[in-house]
Order: sequence, then structure tokens, then C-alpha cells
Amino acid sequence: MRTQVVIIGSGPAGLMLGQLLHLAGIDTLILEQKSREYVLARIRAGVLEQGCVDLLQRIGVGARLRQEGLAHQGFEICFGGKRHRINLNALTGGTNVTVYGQTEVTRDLMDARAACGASSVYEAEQVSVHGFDSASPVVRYRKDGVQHEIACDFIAGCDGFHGVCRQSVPAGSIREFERVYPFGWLGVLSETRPVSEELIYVNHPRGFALCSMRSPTLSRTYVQCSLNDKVEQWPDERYWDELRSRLDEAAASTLVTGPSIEKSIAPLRSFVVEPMRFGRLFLAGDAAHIVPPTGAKGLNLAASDVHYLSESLIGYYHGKNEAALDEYSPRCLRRVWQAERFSWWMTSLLHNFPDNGDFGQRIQQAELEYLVNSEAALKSLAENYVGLPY
Ligand code: RFL
Ligand code: PHB
Repeated sequence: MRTQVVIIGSGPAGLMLGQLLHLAGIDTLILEQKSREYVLARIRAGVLEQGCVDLLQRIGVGARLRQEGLAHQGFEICFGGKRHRINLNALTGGTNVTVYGQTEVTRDLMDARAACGASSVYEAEQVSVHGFDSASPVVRYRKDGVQHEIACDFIAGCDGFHGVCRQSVPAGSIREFERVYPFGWLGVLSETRPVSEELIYVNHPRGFALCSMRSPTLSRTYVQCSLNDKVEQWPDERYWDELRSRLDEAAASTLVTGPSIEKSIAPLRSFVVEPMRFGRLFLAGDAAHIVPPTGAKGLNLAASDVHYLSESLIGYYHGKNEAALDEYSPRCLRRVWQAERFSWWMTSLLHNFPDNGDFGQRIQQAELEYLVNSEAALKSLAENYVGLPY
């Protein structure tokens, strides 16, 4: 069998790329190791930049997002027991973010792919990529005990941080940059009314907390936890007590608790590979970079990567122009490093670092004070939070 582009991974990066290429008349096959249901059940991102919303609209998957997405004109930062509002809309001259779950983005994209008849193989086992340093790459996989081989022009590695594509690149051709943080996020999804209409990011001596949401009746909240913690050590009651203890008085007194419907621990990491292209293999999204979730940038970076990748591939097919392919990695990496810097900075500003010491703590408090009292600092925060242009 043969197709033009094999996309490995049916997360947001792979699905958005599939839709962008379909609209340009380029054939794709998506290979995903998990089932459709498994992919749809993964609770992850919640905040979309305007650029990501625009891209989803442009590729024809914006109908439900327009109806159900919650436009947020700002968010709050809480420290020293007081909340400070960051008016994103005013600080950026009219830009908002949209709260709409990654599960919903994924569902909309999967539905659009099914509607246009493009091929996806779920539960594809032992996916492997070959010959991407030549003009005729090949992808192999097993499905229901049968071995398959697909010849293609290009391979898009959209297979996340643990995927096979990045690992298939010879060690001498790739450089990795990494910072691992000494804590994780314990996240809970609950059918409870959110604490506030906007997100609250909390800096507290007991550790960071975040009150987010998926809808007016569905809360998504997080507390900073130890990397040694296990979910079983956090029964609902302990979780809610801990979250409440980190909130300001008003938020704590209105916090509505209820049974968790999902609870998980995620470690925090910053990670980038350079370059993001190896001959005819392109990495996009979490396969190429990870940001700590504090800046809400992961899914949004996946969107800008595949936007650039689609432009390179469309440029190649329309003009048979190899130069269009060369632009992919440098264009992505410029924006990736900006988001890495911002996510690292938000993480440093808001978390409790065990090794910071008293000096580090005072510096963090000074930075928070400066931030909420300086129009220049607020503008910089807002400009990055709503997303740099692409
Ligand atoms: P994904 O979503 O991991 O999808 C990769 C897909 O590839 C499949 N796969 C394979 N398929 C075939 N063969 C193999 N060998 C394969 N290996 C893997 C996987 O099964 C999967 O389906 O990567 P993608 O598409 O690059 O999308 C990235 C985003 O998922 C990620 O960046 C965000 O979820 C990060 N993130 C957030 N991003 C935001 O923009 N805003 C947020 O508010 C936000 N909050 C978050 C987050 C991530 C979190 N966690 C759990 C790390 C909050 C959390 C807690
Ligand atoms: C979420 O709603 O899951 C969420 C929101 C903002 C973040 C991270 C996660 O920075």
C-alpha cells in the first residue's frame, strides 16, 4: 500500500495535521497504537490560544467549539492569600483564551476525519519507521496479527513524548535539552461548579494549586505534589482539604467538593529536541517538545507545529520545492523556545521549590509583587499567555 504522508499518532497534533493536509488534497494515513476510546478518555489540556481556535475554525472543526467553548477574558493569580486579576483582554488589546477540553478537540477532529473518509488505523501494534533518510520511506505495523507495510513520501511523527519516531533517529543527529522539575501535579476532574468563572493560579507556601474547569458544571483542579506520591495516597477528602488550604478565604469558603471522576499525577518537565526534521521524518507536538503545564502551552504548540508542517508539505507538493521542507524546523523552534521560556517562567514563579531556600522564596515573592504592580510586566505575561503569533 502507498500514501503520501503517514502520520504516527492520533492525538491533537496528528489529527490537526491530517485535516490540514486533507483540505489541501494530500492523502494521509494515521496509525495510532491505542483505541479510539482510550485516546478520547485522556484528560489533558483545557486552555486554547486564539491562534489554536482560529486554526480549528479554519479546518472546519469549530462548530461545537463556538457553541460550548468558554471565552475567558482574564484569569487570577493568588499569593499571600489575595487574588489579583490579569485582564488578558485589556492588556493585549482584545485577545481572549478559550476553555474547551482536549477531549472535545480530539472528538471534533476524529469526527471530521471520519466524515471525509480519510483512513485511520487504531490499535496498530509495533509501528516502526524506515528509510526516512532516503526519498522512499516505509512504515511497518501489525494489526490483528497481520503485518502491513506502507510506502510514503513523508512520515509525520506526532506520537507524543514516549513515541517511536524520535527514538528512531540516530543519536548523533539529534540534540536534547531537558529540565525535570522536583514535583508533579495531582489533577482531579469532578462534577462540581467551578470555584470562580475564571481560572485561579495559586502560589502558596504548601505548594502551587490551580482551579480550572471544563464547563459551568465540571471542575478541573490541581495541586502541586511530591514526585513520590501515588494517587492511592490521595483519597478525595484529603485532596479537597489540601486544595482548600491553599486557596484564599473567599475561594476556600465557596469551594464545592464532590467525588472525583478522574484523578492522576503528572510529572513536570521541559524538553526540546533539535532539529525537528530528519530527512523525510518530521516531529511535531509532544514528540518534539514538552512544556510544564503551568503556561497551558502544550496543545497550543502542537497546533502551531502542524500549521508550519502543513505549509512546508503543501509548499513541497505544489512547487516540488525542497526549500519549503527546510523551513519547518527553524520556524517551529523559534516559537517552541518562546513557549518553553514562558512555561518555565510561570512554573518558577508559582511553585514551591524544595531547594529554593529563604532567599529564593523572597525573590519569588518580590517577582509576584512586581508583576501585579507593573503594567509592563502584566503586558508581557498577558501577551505570552494568549499566545505569540504564528
Ligand atoms: P499526544 O496527545 O500525546 O498524542 C500522541 C499520540 O500518539 C500515540 N502513540 C503512538 N501511536 C502509534 N505508535 C506508537 N509507537 C505510538 N506512541 C504513541 C499516543 O497513543 C497518542 O494518541 O501528543 P500531541 O498530539 O503532540 O498533543 C500534545 C498534547 O496532548 C499535550 O501537549 C497537552 O495535553 C499538554 N497539556 C496542556 N496543553 C495546553 O495547551 N493547555 C493546557 O491547559 C494543558 N494542560 C497538558 C495540560 C498536559 C497535562 N498532562 C497530563 C501532561 C495538563 C496536563 C495535566
Ligand atoms: C486545565 O484546565 O487542565 C489547565 C488549565 C490551565 C493550565 C493547565 C491545565 O495552565
